[in-house]
Amino acid sequence: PFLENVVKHEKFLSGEFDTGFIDSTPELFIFPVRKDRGTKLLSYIGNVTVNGFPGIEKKLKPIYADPRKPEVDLRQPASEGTKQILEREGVDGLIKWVKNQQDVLLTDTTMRDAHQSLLATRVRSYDLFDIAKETARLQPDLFSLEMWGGATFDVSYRFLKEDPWQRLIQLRKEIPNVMFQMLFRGANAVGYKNYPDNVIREFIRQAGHAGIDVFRIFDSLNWLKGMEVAIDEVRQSGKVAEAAICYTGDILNPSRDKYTLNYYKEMAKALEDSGAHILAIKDMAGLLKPEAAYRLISELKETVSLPIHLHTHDTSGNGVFLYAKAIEAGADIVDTALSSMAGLTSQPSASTLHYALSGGKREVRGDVASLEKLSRYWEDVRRYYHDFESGMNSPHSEIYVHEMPGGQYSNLQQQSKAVGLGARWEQVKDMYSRVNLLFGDVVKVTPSSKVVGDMALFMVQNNLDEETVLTKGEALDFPDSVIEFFEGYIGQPYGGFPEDLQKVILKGRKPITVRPGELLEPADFERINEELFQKLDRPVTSHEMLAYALYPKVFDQYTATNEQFGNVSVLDTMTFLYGMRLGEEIQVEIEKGKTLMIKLVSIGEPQKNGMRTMYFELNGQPREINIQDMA
Ligand code: 3PY
Ligand code: ZN
Repeated sequence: PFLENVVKHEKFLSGEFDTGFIDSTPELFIFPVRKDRGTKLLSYIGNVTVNGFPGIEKKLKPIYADPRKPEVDLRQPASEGTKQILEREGVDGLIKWVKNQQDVLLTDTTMRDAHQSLLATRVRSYDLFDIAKETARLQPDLFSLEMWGGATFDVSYRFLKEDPWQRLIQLRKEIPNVMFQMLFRGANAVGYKNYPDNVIREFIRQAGHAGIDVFRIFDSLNWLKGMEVAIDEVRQSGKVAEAAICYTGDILNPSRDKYTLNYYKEMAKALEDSGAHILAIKDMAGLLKPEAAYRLISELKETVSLPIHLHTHDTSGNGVFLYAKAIEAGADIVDTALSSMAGLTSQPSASTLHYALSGGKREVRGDVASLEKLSRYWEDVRRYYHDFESGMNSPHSEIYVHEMPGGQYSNLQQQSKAVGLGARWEQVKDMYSRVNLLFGDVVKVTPSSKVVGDMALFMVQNNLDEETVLTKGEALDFPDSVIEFFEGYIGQPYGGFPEDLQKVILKGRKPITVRPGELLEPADFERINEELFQKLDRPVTSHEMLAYALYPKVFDQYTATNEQFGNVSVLDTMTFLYGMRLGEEIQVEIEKGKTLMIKLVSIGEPQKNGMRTMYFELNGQPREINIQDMA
């Protein structure tokens, strides 16, 4: 390979080299590793063609025309936006700027919560990169783009087999003008349980370096102690700490007297005292009703001097109405999605809100025609992910009863199908609200919502009711997440745990009442590094180390898939999900300027041992790949 590197080098080809050439050209010593990316990708394509993609029904690949992309002159740089304000004036200057706006500002959630809530978080980086440059040029007036965090982090590794850090880094490169926002689950980071403080701090530092500007920090039980470390680290990193109150219950319903207006005001004050730059109201299920929104925001404006950022889900269909009321009461920023990715369990539509407020005292900052252009792209891309849609296609005002977060709806539905309860989905939803009451009416948002969901699935699956759980619970093996919750490992719920149930579930184990982070051993990054080095047989990046610290098993599976199939994120989404049709030809750009032409020629019959031979052409050359048929 050395000789090959030399003779292919441009200086060699042009004849302009001298004896110092080899010394001054270290890239000659970088030899290509022969891992045959082509063969690995063919194995992936063969596999998904024959066996289908996990979690969705196997079917013949649908063929769509390319998505409609807005015509934008990409040679022109994107206009300056909030990212430049932050860089030039710092966090305080940015906050001052927000407060000085007459119009309401938008955070666009299309790249995170919208697809987490509509499409089980399955939108791939491929489709985000494809519209990134246009997004920068068409939406420079946004407050921020929410494009990372929440479930997108683990789903990337777990199901999409791609690196979420790469998503962040690449998007940052292509969208240099708008602040990037992520959802951060406080002491649970982007996971489902509490982590040691040093993991929380290191994650925030790395995410900040890689491009996140605004961290929306919440605790799944509204427990302040679960948020303080994260708020402190974000402030130390010079980023924007947006501390969130999760909204549950109904402040205007006198019979729901656990989470009152006063409860929210006190929490807001405490968050301001803890150093938050912005106060978020995180209405994760869409329970905040319009009149309640008016009341809540008006009172919070009197209580704190922070800008207020409101988040909701449009499940009931009341989203735009409640935003209008909240904006009238003084909300500074609201979360919306592009219209083709809006509505239902997602955020309200940005352009709809635009039209709703036009001509009023406070309008939406930004250009509505641009929103429509980008929305067309997403309308086309959304079809790729059709098999992950929840099937909800009209407003569900039942949300006010079952209180399930928008981001959980389609995910829990997938989970129900996976354990054979697809046909009993109505029962699962009903059980979800019963479990909430059994647990003492808790705030439900990841991971507390997952605990409620796991318990609901467990009870439906085993035909249990509340009475049986309480009286015969000693003999039941409760889901791990439920046990951890009652042990206090995701924090303390407001008003405490119901003690009788806690006893039944813990079976003699003692719960903790302090912050889990005070008890957890700090992660030993050096040891993790060494362990990963042994496994991967190459230097380990700090991003890989963090992913491994958060979910070792998921990361192991991810690297194993990578080893087997190579980097599958380069495949277009339809090929990634459905493989190829007979006779179909595709092009795959495996790196800049390096494209593979792949044609599926034929598929052999299965042998006795279940193996099939797939006949491809790779760049015109015949290639045979053997695939295990799982059917
Ligand atoms: C998440 O934590 O992923 C959420 O979207 C909570 O609403
Ligand atoms: Zn949400």
